[in-house]
Amino acid sequence: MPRFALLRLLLPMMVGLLCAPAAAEDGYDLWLRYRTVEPQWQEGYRTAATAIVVEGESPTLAAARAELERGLAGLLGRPVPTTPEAAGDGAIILGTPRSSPLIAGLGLPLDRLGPEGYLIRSITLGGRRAMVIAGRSDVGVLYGAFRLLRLIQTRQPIDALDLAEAPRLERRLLNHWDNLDRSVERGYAGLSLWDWQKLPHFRDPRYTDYARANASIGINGTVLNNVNSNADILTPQFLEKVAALADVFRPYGIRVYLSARFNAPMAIGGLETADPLDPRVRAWWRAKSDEIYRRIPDFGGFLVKANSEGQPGPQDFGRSHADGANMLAEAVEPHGGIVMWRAFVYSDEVPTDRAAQAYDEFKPLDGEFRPNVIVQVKNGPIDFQPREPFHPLFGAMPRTPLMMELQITKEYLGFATHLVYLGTMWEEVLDADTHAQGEGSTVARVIDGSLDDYAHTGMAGVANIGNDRNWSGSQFDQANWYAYGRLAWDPDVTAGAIAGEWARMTWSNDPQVLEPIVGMMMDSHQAVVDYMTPLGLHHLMATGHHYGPGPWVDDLERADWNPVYFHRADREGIGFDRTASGSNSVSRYAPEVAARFGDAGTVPEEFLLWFHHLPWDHRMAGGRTLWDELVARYTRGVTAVAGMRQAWAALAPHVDAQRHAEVSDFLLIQQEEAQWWRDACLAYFQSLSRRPFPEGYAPPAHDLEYYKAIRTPYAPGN
Ligand code: GCW
Repeated sequence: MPRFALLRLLLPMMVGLLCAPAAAEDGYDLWLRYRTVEPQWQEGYRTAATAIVVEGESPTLAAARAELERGLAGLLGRPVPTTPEAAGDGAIILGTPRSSPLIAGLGLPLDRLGPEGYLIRSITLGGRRAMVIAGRSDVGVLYGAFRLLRLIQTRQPIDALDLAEAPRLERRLLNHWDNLDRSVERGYAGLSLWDWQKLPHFRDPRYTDYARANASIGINGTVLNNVNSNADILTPQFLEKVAALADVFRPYGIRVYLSARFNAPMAIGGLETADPLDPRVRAWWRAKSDEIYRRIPDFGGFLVKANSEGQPGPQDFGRSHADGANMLAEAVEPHGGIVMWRAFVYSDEVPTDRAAQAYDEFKPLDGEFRPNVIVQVKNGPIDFQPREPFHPLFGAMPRTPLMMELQITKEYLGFATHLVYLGTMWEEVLDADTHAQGEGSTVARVIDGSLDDYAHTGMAGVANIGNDRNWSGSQFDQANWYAYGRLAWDPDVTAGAIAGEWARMTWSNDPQVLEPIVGMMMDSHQAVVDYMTPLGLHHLMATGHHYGPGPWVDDLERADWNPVYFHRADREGIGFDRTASGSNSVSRYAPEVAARFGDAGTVPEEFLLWFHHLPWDHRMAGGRTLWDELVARYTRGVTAVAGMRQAWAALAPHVDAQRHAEVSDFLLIQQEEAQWWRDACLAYFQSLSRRPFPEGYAPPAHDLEYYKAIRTPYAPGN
């Protein structure tokens, strides 16, 4: 071999190694990766965090210690001792006034923290610098520990801290739509995490990682099973398994809740009725609740989907939603439990506009629910569409606590493969002004209870979690789990700030990487709205699985299952008239809002066709006709995805190969599907509008029949 041949062979590999980002990653670690900080940060962090001193003993404090040990060892690149003897300058001291005389003696202002808040403060103790992480409860301390780690993960200074935070909402829950056979309704991340068959004896370590991830963002409850529920979950056989999960989650401040099937007294209780006013039924639920609380003393309560989409409910027995909810509430009340009663109802018979049904059903019941009932309302009045105006119930039930239900899993947003950051969508809803009590009555203020002084507050996120290695089906869908938790903790954090935090922890603190990633995330929701349902269109998807476009579908049994019912396009125009000349569901909003939405001149353009039916040549604010604008929007959406692909491709040298490749492949799928959505919808709408494509805009690649013929059997989540 010539002298330099070997070197020549190895050199590119050596260079490659030097430039290559850290070890392969598959996304399992989520945002808790704890990779070692860059050299310029090490000295500072190491001197500010020299030892972990946990004052007190409890499973939760032990979890806080373990997380700090693990996190700091990773971030600082060396283990941090946890023995009191090791405490010198720079010790981190954790505890509550109850667990620690030392902390009790510091006279910290913990009172205003509430039961779950924390305080992190840099102090001097006996002449030495220290950092105290304190709460009124152990779980507050755990949250504080995660906060400290986040500060380091996002490269904030930690040597002069004075932070205090408490969650704004009481119940910050995930709703798993997981079935007992481990299939997940609208799940795109594999099977359910809950391996019922092996529970209670096998407690998959993954359950603990799930709890860690949730605790890190303040999620404090989980509804384990689908709202389309199976009564078997309430049998002793399953309750034993549920109790095992509750045991794993408890140290992390996470309570379990269950979806209750309303007719369980019949399905598993041997009764011939589930009438909520029947004494035997009431006794059955009381006994069932007592049994659950014997096994799980901190059981959170029940979530119920009743009289909606075929689920049983009180109306089957001539009773109201309030009768049903109150019966269950009475059963769990002695144990401190709550009932979350879903307002997502749409009647089997009444053919009125679905956008008004929940309002019409629940508004008259305001004030009739027991104090431990929360009515759970989806963000918008139809059903988790790519973009919806806020639900008119927000602000309309001052005497009934309302919690908001968001869908983290992307049923209508391209499943797992489309990169869509939902933080901006949720921010839009939370910031929306209901005008319930004058200007500034935002949805956030309704659900945080400040507007109407609710006794209970909460948010529910339909989980996007499954047993895929990366948990959420895609790397970027982890951001939606993260953003949900952060917003449930504080509905006023901005989507941009959350995206930045998540991207720093999940990808990199290098601005060269961070800025493009955050940019992609922040524009992604508008992009998907543009290529699926621009200008307030909604419910255009294919039947059943909801995968891909189906705006032409007009043959389903119920009128309001058909896309044509929602877009109402014909030769003359397009859009759903929800003003007084149409369904008038706009009248369910407060007068100021109804006036703004109800006027095609003042409604925000993004909701134009949600509320108005307009001629194809209607002039848009920007000067184009409605038809031309529609074409432009659909096209803009596809172009935006091409832009994301480019931005991502440029990051290849800076991102670990496996995750980079996965995202690249998914973006390719997204681009093809964005094009499919655009072309299919425009081919269809053009068959009605019979207008030419404006100059510079390509017509669809195929004719309408081609798109109509596309079938996607076995699409997941159905
Ligand atoms: O969005 C629809 C979904 C159903 C779901 C329902 C609901 C759990 O397509 O899969 O059922 O909403 O929220 O109850």
